[in-house]
Amino acid sequence: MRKSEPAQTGRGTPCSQAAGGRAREATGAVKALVIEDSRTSQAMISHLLREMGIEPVQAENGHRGLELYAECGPDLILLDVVLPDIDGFDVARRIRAGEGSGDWTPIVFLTGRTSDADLEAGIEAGGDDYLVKPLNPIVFAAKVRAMSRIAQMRDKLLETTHQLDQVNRELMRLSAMDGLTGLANRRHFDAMLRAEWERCASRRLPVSLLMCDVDFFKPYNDSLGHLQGDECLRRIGSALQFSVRRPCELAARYGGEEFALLMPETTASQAVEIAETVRSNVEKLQIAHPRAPKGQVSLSIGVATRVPNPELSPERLVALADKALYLAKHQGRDRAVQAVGGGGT
Ligand code: GH3
Ligand code: MG
Ligand code: MG
Ligand code: MG
Repeated sequence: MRKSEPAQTGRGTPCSQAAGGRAREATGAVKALVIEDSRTSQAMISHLLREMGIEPVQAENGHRGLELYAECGPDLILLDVVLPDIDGFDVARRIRAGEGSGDWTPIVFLTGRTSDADLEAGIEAGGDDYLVKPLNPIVFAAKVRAMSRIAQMRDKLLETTHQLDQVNRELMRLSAMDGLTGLANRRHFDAMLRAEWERCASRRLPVSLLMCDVDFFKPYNDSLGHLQGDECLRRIGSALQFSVRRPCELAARYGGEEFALLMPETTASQAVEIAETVRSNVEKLQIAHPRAPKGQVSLSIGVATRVPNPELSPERLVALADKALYLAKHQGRDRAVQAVGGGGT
């Protein structure tokens, strides 16, 4: 949005020259666009603005005014009602129609007409205030100052909103992440599993899940200390992340020294192949383990694959992979075992 990008203030050729340093110093970067066909009025308004330290950008008709508005994004528009091409009300309506949400530029009408109906029509068209010609310099200066103040508050509000958005995005990211390994956390995994399960259900595609558990991790911690245990988990986490190739796949820390790899659109045989690669990648890390039979850290993996159907829940897939993991442990660890039962090849 034009207004929420403070770095861009002053972009656009006519305005970046017109709203120069003096205006910035005196009024905090107020840019005023004056759309007025009468040379006398234009000269008077420009003079009054310059006295306030604001260098005006001038347009002599409605179309030129709209062009300059788009080019330089003014903070304030002083708009004559009677113009040679389109009238001021129409200019205001077009400006309002083009504004995005949160985007708003104060428009003050300048007119010789003073009836209540004219005032009502101006506000209806999108104007914010009315100045009656011939201008009273004191009233003019007061209204310009008031409008500039509102515009600056609007800018500040947009900036704060923008910062809040960024903080929220970062919070969202952090709330989905495991602090130790940087992988997805359990919460995010559960949500992704449910979402992918639904997606694959509608397309009759298999979902594979790899449940991975570090072997003999308690003795690893006991002999080398918790900090080194943490470092070991981080390295294993990176090895798992390395296996993730498509946006729909997810490597997560399921809890403690257990990890999960969610592999949608992956058949049972593909999943077993991936599991063997993951196991072997952990082996290649060659993390010394003084109390493991093979002298280094290893991973056991349970693999389950199912095509979702109304009788199956994603929790059932987790239970199947868990059961296969239990078998991998019992069969000697450092291996991948596939869950028994069909579906999803
Ligand atoms: P198995 O081969 O059967 O899996 O045995 P194990 O020793 O790996 O399993 P067990 O469940 O007995 O021990 C898991 C250990 O993981 C115990 C716990 O202290 C450790 N652990 C869990 N979370 C963390 C962590 O965040 N950091 C560290 N350093 N250790 C952790
Ligand atoms: Mg006029
Ligand atoms: Mg465990
Ligand atoms: Mg373990």
